[in-house]
Amino acid sequence: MSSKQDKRQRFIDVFPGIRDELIEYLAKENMSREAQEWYKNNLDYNVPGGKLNRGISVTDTVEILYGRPLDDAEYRRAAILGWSVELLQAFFLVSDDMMDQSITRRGQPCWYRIPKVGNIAVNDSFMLEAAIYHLFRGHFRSEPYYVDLLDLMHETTLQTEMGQLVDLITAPEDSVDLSKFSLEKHRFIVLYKTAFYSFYLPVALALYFVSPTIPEVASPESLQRAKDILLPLGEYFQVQDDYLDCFGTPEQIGKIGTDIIDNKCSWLINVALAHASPEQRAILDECYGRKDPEKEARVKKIYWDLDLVGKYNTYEKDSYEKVTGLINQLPADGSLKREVFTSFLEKIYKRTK
Ligand code: GPP
Ligand code: MG
Ligand code: MG
Ligand code: MG
Repeated sequence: MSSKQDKRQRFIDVFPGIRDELIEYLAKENMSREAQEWYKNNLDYNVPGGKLNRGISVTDTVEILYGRPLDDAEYRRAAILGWSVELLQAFFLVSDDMMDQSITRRGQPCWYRIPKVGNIAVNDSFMLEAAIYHLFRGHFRSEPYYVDLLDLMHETTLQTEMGQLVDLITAPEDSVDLSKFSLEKHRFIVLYKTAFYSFYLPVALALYFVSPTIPEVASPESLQRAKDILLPLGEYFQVQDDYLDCFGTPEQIGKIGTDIIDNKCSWLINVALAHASPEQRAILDECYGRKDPEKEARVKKIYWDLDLVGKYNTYEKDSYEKVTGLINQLPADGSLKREVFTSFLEKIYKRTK
């Protein structure tokens, strides 16, 4: 088995070809050099710089299901599906950073904050999304599962946008009302805004990819079984994201947390509300969701005083055990191998970035 580093490099090595194929299409349609250059910069700046867990999970899953390493041609095709998840993610992040008024992403300024970019970032995000369907058409159009890929991608996009909508309207800029938050609402938001696209999507794409060889693995029952494990895993992942927004360092996570100032229905504020004394609650009511770094610091102080770090560590351990329990319920000799899920779980357990 190749090392994590080798795996990452093999995946990254596919990207320039994908990017050039997209630029080539613009050239063929007589787009100016300037426009081609713009799209290239958009792709280079926003697509490959992350952890790539989602994309690499597609190729990992295909390998696990086949039970053998992929040759270069197979790998490249599977990696196109992996990069399609990274393109979707780039589309979401470029626009999410505008909506959340974030400052940095992956250790560099958010794309919309580059002076010459600004609101053009809206169109740039659309072009990252459109790239997915251009690639699907170019590489998978004649496959029997083509329509399944399209349907899955479209449905997952809608689910994510539904989650983003609830995330945004639960966090109005001008009226803070912490009584509107709850862990139940949080659960709904994270399921939709993160779990479907980050966890179910990469595995489901891989299941369709192998379906001509292993048809039973992409049956409705098998897809449902995968979903039943991957959604709780995605929920856990977004709780980590909420935790790191406050307790991770910008150097580690590559972004500056905005959840307190943005009035977000984060896991942390919900747990804090459940344990706060009346005095602490009054401070949270006064300081949460205000564009004032001193008030943000007072909220963080309460998070420390309530030992949210300890509560998070307990949550993390419980989630790990819960997901492991779900994985162990899978039939040990079925086509949907347990390793698909354990390999995903190990990628994120106790992550600090
Ligand atoms: C994570 O939210 C969710 C997304 C990035 C999906 C956005 C969906 C759209 C339809 C735009 P987050 O704001 O907590 O992420 P981060 O902390 O990385 O900014
Ligand atoms: Mg957001
Ligand atoms: Mg955000
Ligand atoms: Mg976040």
